[in-house]
Amino acid sequence: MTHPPISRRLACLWLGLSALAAPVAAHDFRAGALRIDHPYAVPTPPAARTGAVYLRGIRNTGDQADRLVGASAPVAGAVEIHRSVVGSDQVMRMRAVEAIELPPKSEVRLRHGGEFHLMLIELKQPLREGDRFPLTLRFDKAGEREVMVWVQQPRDAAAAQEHRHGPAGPKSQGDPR
Ligand SMILES: [Cu+2]
Repeated sequence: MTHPPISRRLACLWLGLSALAAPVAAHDFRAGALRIDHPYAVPTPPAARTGAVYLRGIRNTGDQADRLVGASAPVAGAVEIHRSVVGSDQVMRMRAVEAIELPPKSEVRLRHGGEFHLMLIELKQPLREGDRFPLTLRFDKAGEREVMVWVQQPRDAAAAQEHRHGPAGPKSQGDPR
């Protein structure tokens, strides 16, 4: 025999799949041609005034472009779409943008450590591991869609911890110092 018995290969496949799926169950939502994959937020310190919401991705399965143009959530006074940009000084800053483009037949990722996230401003309560809260996403074409955000510490927590907005309010965001 030059190859492992089939049972052993199946076991390897199973281990591979369970390693991907086991740590967090996923959830997803549909809005027209859009598939909104796994909205999640990272736990916040007790006194935090801001938080960040991520998504595994938004897939546009349709033939027409759409855009994410806004969001709102009862846990926050406002929700902004933020884009992280590394400046010429190599310092990463985030700034509010008007929309995220969702080209046809493509997927945009909004994971922690990535280019985009949704910023919860004037957070009314800390986000604790295991919490879930509703968030309404507003799309140009697909309209509004409420999704459930799961609060969970990502496995690669170091990347998430790099996402800091400072202890002060919205005015400090994007502040050079
Ligand atoms: Cu932000």
